Amino acid sequence: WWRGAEFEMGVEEEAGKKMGVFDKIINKEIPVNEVYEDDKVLAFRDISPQAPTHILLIPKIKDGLTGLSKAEERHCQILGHLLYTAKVVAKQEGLDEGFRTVINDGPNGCQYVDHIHVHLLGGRQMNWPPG
Ligand code: D5M
Repeated sequence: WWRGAEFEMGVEEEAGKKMGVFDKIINKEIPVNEVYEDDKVLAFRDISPQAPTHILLIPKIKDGLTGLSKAEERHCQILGHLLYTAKVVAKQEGLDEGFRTVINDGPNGCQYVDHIHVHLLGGRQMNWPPG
């Protein structure tokens, strides 16, 4: 199914669909401070950090997953992989006292980039409730 998704994305691009900022990051057209990469996920430091450690994890193939509210059952594997990778990166970053993961969705959730991403925040005491 993964190859199928790749093929579909190629077709969309040929049809002239606008590339978003995270697509450009995946294509290495915009440089980022990468901290982790595998065949499905890329993790890099947020340009506007809200904590001493602030990393974004994104799927390399969007497959319609602009936000969590657009998730379909076929996305379960990548969603699980994103969260698991957040844990791997948290350990890599030495966030042994804890961390926070956030997925913003839509205007009320303060989502600005239409390509699902997990925020990984740590290195300071978080507050609850969040703002
Ligand atoms: O979060 C979108 C996040 O994406 C926000 O914290 C800034 C970050 N961002 C945007 N452009 C870049 C680049 N070029 N490098 C690194 N980080 C970036 P949202 O949940 O949509 O509000």
